[in-house]
Amino acid sequence: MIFHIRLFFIIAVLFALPIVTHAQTPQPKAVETKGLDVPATGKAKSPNVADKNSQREQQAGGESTVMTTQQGIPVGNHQNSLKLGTEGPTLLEDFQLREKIFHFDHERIPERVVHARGSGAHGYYENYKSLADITKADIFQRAGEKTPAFVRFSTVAGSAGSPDLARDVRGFAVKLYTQQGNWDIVGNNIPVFFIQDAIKFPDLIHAAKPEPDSGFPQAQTAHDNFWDFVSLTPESMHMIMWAMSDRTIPRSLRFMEGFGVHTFRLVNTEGKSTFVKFHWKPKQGLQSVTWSEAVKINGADPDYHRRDLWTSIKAGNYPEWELGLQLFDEKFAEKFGFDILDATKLIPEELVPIRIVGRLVLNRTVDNFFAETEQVAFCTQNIVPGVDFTNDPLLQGRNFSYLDTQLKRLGSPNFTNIPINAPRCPIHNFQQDGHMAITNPKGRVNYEPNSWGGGPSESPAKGFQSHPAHEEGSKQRTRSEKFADHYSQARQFFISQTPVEQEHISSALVFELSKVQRVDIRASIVSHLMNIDGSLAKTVAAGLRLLEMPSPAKALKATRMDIEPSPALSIIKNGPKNFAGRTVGILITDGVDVQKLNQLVDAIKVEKASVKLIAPQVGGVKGNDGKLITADEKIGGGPSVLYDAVALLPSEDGAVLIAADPAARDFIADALAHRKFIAYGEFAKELLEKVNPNSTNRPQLILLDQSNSAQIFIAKCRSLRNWTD
Ligand code: HDE
Repeated sequence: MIFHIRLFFIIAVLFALPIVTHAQTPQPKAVETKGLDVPATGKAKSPNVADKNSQREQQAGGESTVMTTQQGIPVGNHQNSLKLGTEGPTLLEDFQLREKIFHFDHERIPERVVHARGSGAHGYYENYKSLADITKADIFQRAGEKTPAFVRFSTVAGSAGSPDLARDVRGFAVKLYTQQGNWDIVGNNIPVFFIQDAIKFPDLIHAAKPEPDSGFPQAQTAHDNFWDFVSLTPESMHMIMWAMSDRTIPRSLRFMEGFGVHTFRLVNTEGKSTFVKFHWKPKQGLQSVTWSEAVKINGADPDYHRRDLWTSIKAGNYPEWELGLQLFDEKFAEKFGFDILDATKLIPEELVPIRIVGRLVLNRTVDNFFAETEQVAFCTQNIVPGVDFTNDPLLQGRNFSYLDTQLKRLGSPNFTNIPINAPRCPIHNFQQDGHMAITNPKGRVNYEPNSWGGGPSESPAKGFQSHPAHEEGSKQRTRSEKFADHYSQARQFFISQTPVEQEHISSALVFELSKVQRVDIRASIVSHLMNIDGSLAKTVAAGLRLLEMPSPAKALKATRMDIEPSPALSIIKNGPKNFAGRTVGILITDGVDVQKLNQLVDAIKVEKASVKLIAPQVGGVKGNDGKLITADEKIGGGPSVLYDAVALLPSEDGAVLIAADPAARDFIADALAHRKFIAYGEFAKELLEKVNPNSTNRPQLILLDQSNSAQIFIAKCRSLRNWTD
């Protein structure tokens, strides 16, 4: 009898590695052995510096776990390479040095060609109730069942080290470790895409990425090549409206929606197929920053989103999204004004309501960024029985690309052996060997069918069966007539926004096109905008100071003017219900009124929001009770753009002192300009007036002079900004 042991290997890799010893496995590079001053085992000691000639004689204390090479050989001296005499050449014989430098030289793997900059977290999907009538997917069968999940958020255009607040689409890729294999929903925070056919993807990405001769700009679409491509690709206009909206500068990864984008199928046990679009709705509500904030955040904290996700989860403030399904059938698909297979179109929620079926909770940060966030490999073709593809030409192309790119990036077809990619259900097959194979089967048989007995074989009943959609036609390189309307939904998006959001779209277009050097490209974009909304086109043309208004771009299909606005498309109309998960930055100085500070902090905590104290020095301030209060940031290191609302609680002397500090004045001026709510104590009044005369009359300012002022401030903060003033 031959047993396939792959499952046991996977379990061992997933659960046992952290507790087995070095001698038993090649894998565990125990953290505790890596740094002399990292007390991971509680045993490590600071280096013992010998009295004489410390450069040469520095040695670890005697109590730490003994460091070894990758081969397990105990290391005797980790400070010096092996030399001939004290000042002679280094010896080739030094296997310790060679192994260490060799490994270091090979630490990098190719970054993702797109979505290189990412942040990941673990969690689970919890199914609310059985969806057996719609799909046989195991994950949806039982109410209350939790399925482990890993999510990687990303930007698209920038390199792995680019700043988080680049204006860009965000990837929202979810890996669900279901009992019937891994299901990946590799989506974005925008429900549509730039192009209709996969064959245009390399062009789109080449145009968006840094220009090939100069190598800049990094993580920016604000350059000639991108807008040149877009101006010649009218199908991208709907996505352009989204990309120029505040959707591409989210305040937090926790405060954005996710979308599967394509139409997929759900298939039930009777083989009945229902079309579906996947939505992730953040329970925290939607929120974005302004462009002026984004530009400053990128300098003040380029890891703003990554840090926010990490610290929220570490603080037990777990972000949640509800999974929503838009379900529809062939009949709807036929009468819908656009093609459901066209990824540049969405189906308005008002036409097909979203059915909420479960929730995704992220409750664990990664242990190791490289092992998990970097090595995770999503594939659109990872689907499970009960889910199926449609003929969306973009999806069909993606199904080829993801597996292909993983081989390049991870270097071996065995990337599914890496714990983050390994399914959590049994795996049985005869695939074998290849680079880094760690789960090869034991025994003689490695083929099917065989007459030795044992080994896996197919199961028509339990196995994946493609939905037998009937297809026919001649081979041709064309697009369906039904893909030809490029402007109507772009218009619908624009007219669904509040006036503030519309103003942000036109400003973003003016900003981006102002970085484009060729005037004809700027004009060409305006010609497309004329097919979307006349006033938008005029505002952008004026913002660019175009000398002549171009004629509208030639449209394959005229824009439909009858489409109603869809309120679901606005961020401001879908903000949070409360201020939970947000942060208030409180500026304090020596002599701060401790009672007032405590009242404010209490009110913020009751709302489940958090506090950052900003002071002239990070060491902190002495309150009016003489006690030291430590700060989180120095004023210049904690600009107000990092916070959702701010408070100013200087003492009388402190206010005079910080009035002379440009960083403190910027802190206040920015908070005012970004329409944040500002709570202030009596001594901040003069400071505020100095920075901006008459500012204390603005409704966004709340004087903390009553016992309930802090509560009034927090109640105002729930609307995030004072857009009306
Ligand atoms: Fe991707 N995309 N994509 N994409 N995509 C990749 O796969 C590709 C598209 C998306 O966090 C790559 O592992 C093609 C749409 C996300 O690891 C690559 C086309 C949507 C991520 C690839 C598209 C996405 C990727 C690069 C046009 C939203 C990051 C590295 C047909 C629904 C996943 C990798 C992660 C990553 C190809 C279009 C989302 C090259 C050919 C539409 C979230 O395979």
